[in-house]
Amino acid sequence: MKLTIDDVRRRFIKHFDGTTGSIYAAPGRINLIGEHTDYNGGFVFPGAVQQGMMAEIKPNGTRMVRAYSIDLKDYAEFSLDDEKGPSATHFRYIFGVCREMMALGIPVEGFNTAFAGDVPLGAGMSSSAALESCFAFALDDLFGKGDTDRMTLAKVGQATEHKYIGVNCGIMDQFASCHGKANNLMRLDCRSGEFQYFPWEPKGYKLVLVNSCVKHALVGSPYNDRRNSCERVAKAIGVETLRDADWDKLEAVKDQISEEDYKRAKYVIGEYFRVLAVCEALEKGDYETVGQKMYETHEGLSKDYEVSCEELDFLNEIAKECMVTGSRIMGGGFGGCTINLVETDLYKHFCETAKAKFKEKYGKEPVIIDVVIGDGARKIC
Ligand code: GAF
Repeated sequence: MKLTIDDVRRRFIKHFDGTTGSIYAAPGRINLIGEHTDYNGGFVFPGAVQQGMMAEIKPNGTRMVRAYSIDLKDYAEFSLDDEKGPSATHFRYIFGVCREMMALGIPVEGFNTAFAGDVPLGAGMSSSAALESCFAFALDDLFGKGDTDRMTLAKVGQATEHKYIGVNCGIMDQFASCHGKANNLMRLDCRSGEFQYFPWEPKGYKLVLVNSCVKHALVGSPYNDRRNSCERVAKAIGVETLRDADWDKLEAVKDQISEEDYKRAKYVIGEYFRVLAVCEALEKGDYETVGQKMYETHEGLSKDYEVSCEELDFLNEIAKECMVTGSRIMGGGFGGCTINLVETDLYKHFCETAKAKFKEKYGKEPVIIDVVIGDGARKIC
């Protein structure tokens, strides 16, 4: 479903006083490579997608936020001055962003809002970061001077996840949603915050997501456990994050850490080098190497980091059988999509085979999503 401005406007008018406000949007993201590296101070390589969240917002002259979720047909009212906030997760994202923007000194006031999205939920394409970035950008524009830098807005979304949702995520998703640029991927050094745009126009290749439709949700998942493992290993080595570890340092503490933590750190250190190898390969137009690294990431995420599931491993095997250049789990894992780098000539064969074989085994077709790299958070009108 493509989300239109008219859809949002119609519902806003219907649910509030018949007047209109301003419309803002922010996207979900894909990630070519660099998974579970952000909270370890490593590199990530995401891009914003065209799917995202859209919100119409209008100040209402009170201290109350009146919010209507178009997708869930759910309404809530909450005070900006209430410490606790609403209980439903979809409203807590908005509440958290309001509170974090206020903590930055932005004089947020009450508003009416209707919001909706077309990022497939549970696909690991970061609908939650899209929602956070949309509101962070909008509140800065409406109540601040509109000049808060985008990394600060991304951090507002990340802090919302940590403090109001309970997911100790890294910065990748909110970063991508705030900084996205059409036809560009971005390599972010999560330790320094420096990033570069990489034009993404692979001649003869397509990026395609295959959504297993196994619902991925980081809330209540073992995501935080993975992060804790990494932090334990970093502590044992005596470095701030695994970014400052290497194979020798890891081997030196092998006897002091659990076998499980060892495997987690082994994946993270390997992924650091894989992202760098992919950047080098992309500069030479060497997509074979890019693809090979994607398969290696999948292997690591499945066997060592253990965030895959049977369905995603199966989709990865189908990609190999179809001679797809690269394929791997994308995002936090525990369900969601694989991301596939496919030669254009093989695209049709791969999609048809993936659908047929998956259906034969699991009784339903996976959903194919063609990736189009889009822009980051913005005001629409
Ligand atoms: C999720 C998190 F939100 C990101 O910060 C990142 O850790 C990702 O999982 C894994 O790379 O999307």
